[in-house]
Amino acid sequence: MRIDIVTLLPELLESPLNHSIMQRAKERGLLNIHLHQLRDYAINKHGQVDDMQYGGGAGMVIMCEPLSKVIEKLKSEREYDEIIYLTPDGKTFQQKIANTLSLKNNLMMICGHYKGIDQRIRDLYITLEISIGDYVLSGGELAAAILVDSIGRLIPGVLNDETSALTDSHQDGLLAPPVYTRPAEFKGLNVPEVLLNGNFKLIDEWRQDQAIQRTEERRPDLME
Ligand code: 6GU
Repeated sequence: MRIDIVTLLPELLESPLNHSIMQRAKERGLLNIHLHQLRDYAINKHGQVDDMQYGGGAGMVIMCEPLSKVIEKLKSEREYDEIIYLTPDGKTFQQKIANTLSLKNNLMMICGHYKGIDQRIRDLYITLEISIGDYVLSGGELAAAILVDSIGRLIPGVLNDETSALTDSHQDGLLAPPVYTRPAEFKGLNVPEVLLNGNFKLIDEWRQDQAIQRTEERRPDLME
């Protein structure tokens, strides 16, 4: 998969996308991320990419021209499955969207700032608008990093244990059950007996019960 990210702050994306699982995905050639500095497509030699909004009001708006230039350049080089705009008024990101996007070949992500981007860019080019939750971020970069991480780890061959993505919280609509490792007793707290006896049928049943119990307690909205 190739992901092109258009941003004024590529530095915000460099570290999160170059460690751990994302780094492995890259090294294995399964995920190629290209960062594009929007400033390189500025309308003048002062590096201008934004302007005041029509109708008045506080906050700058990212202009059509720089965005159109970079988007059309990228589109002329390959076909994109989705051109995603990260915005707090987008569709709330969920595991099922990550699952769908992980099957694509080419994604483009546009990170906004200030008051956002000119509506005409959204009308002309954007195919999917995503928010990562009901709170406000200063820009789309951290949201883009979250999308790339959640999508990237689903690409076959990225995780070492292929089954581990399947047992994540949310992957089957339930939260994940509690997990334990050594020692069997810590500060008077014991690992549940069932996990120690090697009966895998009982262990599976216990985990399923715990997943349901946790979801009922913490996220009744997921229980339908
Ligand atoms: Cl995708 N962008 C911004 N700026 N704020 C957000 C968001 C995105 N999702 C939630 N809040």
